[in-house]
Parts: sequence; C-alpha cells; structure tokens
Amino acid sequence: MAKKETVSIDPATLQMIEKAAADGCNIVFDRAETTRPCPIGAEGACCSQCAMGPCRVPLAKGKEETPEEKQKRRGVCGATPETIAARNFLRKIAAGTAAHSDHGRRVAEAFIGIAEGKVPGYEIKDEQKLLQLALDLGVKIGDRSNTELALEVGQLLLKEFSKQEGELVFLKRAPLKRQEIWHKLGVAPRGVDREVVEAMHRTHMGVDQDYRNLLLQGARCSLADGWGGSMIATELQDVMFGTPSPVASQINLGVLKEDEVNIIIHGHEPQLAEMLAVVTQDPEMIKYAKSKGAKGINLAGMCCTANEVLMRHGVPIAGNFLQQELAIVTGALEAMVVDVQCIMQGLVNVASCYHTKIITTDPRAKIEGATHMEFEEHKAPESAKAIVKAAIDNFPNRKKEKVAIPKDKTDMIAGFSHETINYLLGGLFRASYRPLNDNIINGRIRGVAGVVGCNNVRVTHDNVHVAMMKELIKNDVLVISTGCGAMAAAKAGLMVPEAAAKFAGAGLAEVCETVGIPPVLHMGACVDNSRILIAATAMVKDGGLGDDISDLPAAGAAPEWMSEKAIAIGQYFVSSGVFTVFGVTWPTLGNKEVTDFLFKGMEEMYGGMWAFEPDPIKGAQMMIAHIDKKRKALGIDKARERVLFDMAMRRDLT
Ligand code: BF8
Repeated sequence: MAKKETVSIDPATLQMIEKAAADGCNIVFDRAETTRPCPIGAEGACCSQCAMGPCRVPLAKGKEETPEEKQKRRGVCGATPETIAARNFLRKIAAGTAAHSDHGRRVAEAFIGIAEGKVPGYEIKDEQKLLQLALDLGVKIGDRSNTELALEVGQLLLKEFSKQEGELVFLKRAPLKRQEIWHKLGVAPRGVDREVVEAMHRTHMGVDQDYRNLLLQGARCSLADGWGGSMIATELQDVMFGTPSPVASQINLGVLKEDEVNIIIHGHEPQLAEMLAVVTQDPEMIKYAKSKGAKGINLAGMCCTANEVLMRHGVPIAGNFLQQELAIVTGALEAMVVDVQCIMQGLVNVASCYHTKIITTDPRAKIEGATHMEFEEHKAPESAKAIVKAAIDNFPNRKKEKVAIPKDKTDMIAGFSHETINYLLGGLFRASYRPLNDNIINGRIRGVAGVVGCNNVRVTHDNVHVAMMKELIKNDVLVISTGCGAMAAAKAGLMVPEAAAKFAGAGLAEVCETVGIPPVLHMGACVDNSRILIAATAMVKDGGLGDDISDLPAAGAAPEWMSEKAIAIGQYFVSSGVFTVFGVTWPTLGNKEVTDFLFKGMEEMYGGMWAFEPDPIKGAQMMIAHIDKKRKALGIDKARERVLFDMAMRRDLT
C-alpha cells in the first residue's frame, strides 16, 4: 500500500482502507499497487486492431529519431504511430458516447412508456420543461394533453439515435456562430448511433489512416454525445423526475446508519433509483424492516446515480467512485444495488469479506458472483420492492463485530440546474443570466470553470479536484461541477454558501453572498454536463461576452479522469469551443503530432483545445490564463484590474 497521505485526502476513505487491511480484504487501492499501468498502452502507442499484432510503436523516452528511423517505426500493416494514437483516441470517444447515449436511449424508451401508460409509478413532473421541449422540437401544442405531447416528444427524441441523415435537432440550441463552425468543418452529427458506428468502422484495420481525418470523426461523434445522447437523457429525466432546484443534503460514508437497513444505489440511470426513493419510504417496507430488527431503511447513493437522486430528492451520497468498495468495508451495508457504468467488478470480492449483497439489475450489466434481480420498468414498484425486501432480509446477517461506520459526513447544497441558475440570478419573472454576465463584465467574477469527472486511483483521491477548485475560486472563478468531482468538492465543504467567504476571492465571494449560492455549484451527474453546454449558450445569448462559446471567459477540466466517458465529454467541450485541461495522464502522449494537434491545432479549428497538466494548481493557472486571454479579447480586462485594486471592498468581505 502506498503512503497514507498520497492515497486520499478524505478521512473516511483512509479509515476504511485501514479497516479493509485489518479485515484482510483486497480493495482497489491494493490492486493499484500490484497492477501497474502498461506504459505503452497509456501513451496510445499500442494497436490491437488485428491479429498481426498487437503492434507496439513507442518512441524511446528522450530519443530524437531520423526520418528513416521514423519510417520504420510502424505497425505490421504500415500504420503510423499517429494513426495508431488517433485510432485509440477515437475509440475512447466512441465508447464514451455509446455509454451516455445508451443511457439516453433507455430514458427515452421509459419516457414513451410513461406517456403510453405502460410504465406505472412515474409521471410527468415538469410540465413547463415538457412544453419547452415541444416548442423546441416543433411539436404542435394546442389543447393536447401532457401525455399526448410527451408521446410525440419522446418518439421524436428516440429517433435522434437512429437518424441517418440531416443533423441532431439540439445542435440548433448552440450559438449560431458555433453551428457555422461545425458545418464548415463537416462535423455536425447525423444520428447518435451512426456516429458511433462510423467511428468504430473508421478505426477498424485498414480504413481511415489520416489522423486529422480520424479526429474530425472524433469531434462529430463526441458532439453526438453532448448535444445528443446526454442532452436527451438530461432533458427527459428532468421532465419525468423534475428539474432540480436547490436542495440540502449530506455526503460521505458517515451517512450510513448503524441501526437501519442500508441500501446503496450505484450506477447511472435514475429510473430504478427514483423508484427506490419512493419504495424505501413505504410504511409497509419500513414495518418489514422493523420486523427484522432494524429501525428503518436508509437509502444512499454512489457515483452518478447518487447525483441524480441527490439533485431531485436530497437523497444523501455515500461517496464517489473510489469509495464504492469502501461502503461495503463499513460492514453495515445490506445491499449494493447497481445498474450500469463505473461499477467495479471488485465489488463482489469485497462483498465476500462481509455480508453485503451485490444486486445487479440491468440485463446489459451482470457480474459473476452477484445476485441478479432484473429491474422491470413496466412493473417498477414491484421490482423495486423485491430488491428492498432482499436487502431487509439480509439485515440479520450483519456481523456487529465487523461494523465500523466512519463519522465523516459533510453538509452540502445541490440542485443547480441551468433553469435554477437562471431563476436564482434573474428572478422567477425575469429569469436570465444577465447578472452573471454583468458580474463577469465588471470583473467581480473573473470567469467560469467546469471542473468535472472521475476519481483515479493513480492520483491522491479527491485531492486534485479540491486543490484545483480552491485555486480557481480563490482567483474569483465560479466553479460548476458534476460527477465524482462534484462529490469531492462537497466532501471538502465547498458546496455550502459559507464556503464563499472562506475560500473565494473577494469579488466572487460578494456575488455568492448576495445570491446565496456556494462558490462551487453542483450541476448533476456526468450526463448533465449537457447542462453546462446550455448554460454556456445562455451566457452567449444574454450578450456582452462575445457571440460564441469560445469567446466566453470560461474553461473546463477533468483533473482526476479515468473513464472513456470523460474523454467523450472533454472532446465535446473542445469541439464546442472550450479550453479543457485533463490531469493524471494523457492517452496520446507517446505521439507528438497527434498531441500537438489536440493541444494546439484544434484551437484554430474549434476555438477550443485540449491540455494536459497533472498538477492541479498549474492546471488551474492554465485555465485562469485562458480566461484572462478571453477577457482581454472581449476588452473587459481593465474592469477586472479596477476590482482587483479595490482593497476597501476586500477588507469588508474578509
Ligand atoms: O459518469 S465521474 S467515475 S461515476 S465516469 Fe464514473 Fe467518472 Fe464518476 Fe459517473 Ni462520470
């Protein structure tokens, strides 16, 4: 095991790592020691696309090679290191897009089922958003009922996945200048599935062998995620389950309860989690739990499903990605209920050290050794009850001597959807981003940064997120966050309004205090990064900050990324004009041409580009420098200088 201080900054995590060791239980932090990353694969220099390979084409560290030597450094088929690196990168984008979009498709199918009356237990919760969607899609409203509208909206959006021609309907939501860039480059996605299929085809042996051309498809495929699959998921989930508004809750393993049946819902799609939130409150189920000796039922979330039910119901969060096994190590977890994505296969092994039941619920994601209890949407309440009952039945198997729940839990405020930010800033009757834009223009807020994404066991858990966010808010950059990054921020106390006075620069603190918001805003799960696209577009449309997303004093980051979804998200931000910094490692580092293209060449084409910086402070400084560059281009850099020198204001606020 690596040194304690390099593993995590979270005391609950450190406590459970020690407990796992004492219990003789092998967890992700141990496996990271025994299984090191492959240095050639990590740099994108390995091609395994055909059986003549795998071909490994790394350049020895620090070696300068002659053109003749470079000619020889190829795969067996003649593929250059550039082609290999770009292919690998595009395949990551395709996998990430597929994951978000398959989620979006399932949501669209459930949405149609609700409208048809075939999926009981759910309803249309946000009528306003349904009407807005109907307008956006050109659906005739008239005096049609909500269910009629929902059926047509759902059917139209489901078709976005299989569309063969034209372009995705939500692209029209982007600023006009952005749409023109996409058209000029030929990267406006057609249907979501088509772009994923084409990406897989073009990366097959012997197809697209020009790295620039491969990366054009990377942009097109990623846009099918951000402005397609992910956006469809977010929009329809909001209509079905309600658009988030500010909600108070708590986070960390300390939300588990010693005297109740603890159930964690872990994964990504919110349909089951929504039903579990209802069923665990059912007096009959609570009575059943009491009959087994528990005082009640405690539902908590893990990973992005946690964000979904937190944002809409305030369900507490047990932890982020690297804490999933540790929740079992508490010895107090009756059931870990999972659906899809970011679920470690190691869960089953860890559960074998304790009494926890791992329950898979989705036919697309079974795990050997887990109990499979399929969640059937057309009988959702019954399915959810059966799962809760299985958890309750497991309560008597809990071994008291193995229970140690960390005390750590932190207060947080979540629920900052685009609509909420709009209302909070502008008021219900004049909802707008005007106050945000004005405060950026007058310099109180320097800019906006989206810090999102995973945990990665190769870096100190949560530390990279928190250090980066603190550096940004200290420099008056408002941070918006999703996914596991948002959870890191919440655990560190950055998601309460009081954090502004404690951690933010004077200008940002003043704005947060006036509006009553934290300096780091929780915008939801990873699919909800589409909310950030909408928020950025709203800022452009409100005026005064240029006429494209790439003009905004804004930047993005995923400083602890690990999943292919993160690459897809990063690419759709870059393709939408955002400067995006990734930490940990960079998957094309072994190839200078491709890396230069991603880090520099893309800026000329898209106005946004990638960067890699594992140090969170340096990463934040890169983002701030980019924000300042944009402020200068907009001619608003002088306003900020005046604010910076306003010492009286600083004194008043600290
Ligand atoms: O979609 S942030 S570890 S949980 S991939 Fe996964 Fe990364 Fe967490 Fe959610 Ni997103």
